[in-house]
Amino acid sequence: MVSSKTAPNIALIKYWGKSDPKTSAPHNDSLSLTLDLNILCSSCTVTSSSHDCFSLNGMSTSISQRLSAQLNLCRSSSSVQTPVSISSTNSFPTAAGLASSASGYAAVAQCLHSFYQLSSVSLSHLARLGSGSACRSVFGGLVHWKSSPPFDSIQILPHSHYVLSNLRCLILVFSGSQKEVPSTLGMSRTMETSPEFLNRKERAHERLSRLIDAFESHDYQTIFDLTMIDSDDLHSMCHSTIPPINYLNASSQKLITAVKSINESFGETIVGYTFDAGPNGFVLFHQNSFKQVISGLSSYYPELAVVDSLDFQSKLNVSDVVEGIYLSKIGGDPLVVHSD
Ligand code: 2P0
Repeated sequence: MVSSKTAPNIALIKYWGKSDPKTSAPHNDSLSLTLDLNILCSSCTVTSSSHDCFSLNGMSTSISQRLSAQLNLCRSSSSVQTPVSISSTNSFPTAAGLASSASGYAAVAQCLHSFYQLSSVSLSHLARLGSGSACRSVFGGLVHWKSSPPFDSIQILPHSHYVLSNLRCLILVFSGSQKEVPSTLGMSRTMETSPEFLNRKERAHERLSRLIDAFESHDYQTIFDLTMIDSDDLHSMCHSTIPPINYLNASSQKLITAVKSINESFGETIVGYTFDAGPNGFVLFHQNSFKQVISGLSSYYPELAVVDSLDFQSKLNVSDVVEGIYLSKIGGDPLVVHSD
């Protein structure tokens, strides 16, 4: 039996578009931070079985094409051919815009990679067959997913590095319901119809290299600025897609206004926002700015009064507007446990 625990990751430079839809080879490089699995975690257990079966959050579910692709790669690359029972659970709402597919498929990949004793297939490749962004959750810290063959992810900095251990990510869940346009469909529509997609690769690569430099020189202002610019780029590409895709809602827009007004009042960028394919906000700041950031955001979201210290972890069902709040550190590598 093999078990693993894996956390979602939040992209600072976004993956949006595939050069190969079958294997989720990405159109552009992306850069992410893995979150803390003590706060947000997908757990997976794989055991041998008489036939392949899968359960998600305790409910028996059919084996998706993506999971099937992962299993096929395992068996074609291993002498072990045993069927498996795969059980996956999330410690947070599934499909609520909190990257549960990234952490979920990364946890499955960790277990299968170990169960089938794969040596010729990278963990990153196996995770990517489940969901593109899952390949960034197979490492902790700051992770770079490359768009050139073999399309693997690599860790740039471990979570214990000074520049990452000072960072905090506040997550505001504005809607826990499933998104109207799934990412896979959204990105293919953007590739086909958005004029802004034309130079996306160049924009992303230029920003990514500046962002890595900013991490290496502990330049938090530039880290937050570039993160917001790339989030705005993603949502602008989505708006210019035909028909337009709007992942952000009024609460997300208010968060953008709040973050801008905090930075204006301090005369420097002490906080940054980023949004994925959904309305939920991810807010990054240095732990020393905790009081200023929470107090600034509280004038827009009084619900944030519950975030009373850096030890705050999470609260669900906070109000009609804020369905959940999480405060996460940057997390380390996934955990894998073997037992007989
Ligand atoms: C990202 N997103 O870089 C971007 C930003 C959403 C917005 O990766 O089709 O679920 O499974 O490869 O990984 C979400 O896309 O898409 C995503 P598939 P995935 O995090």
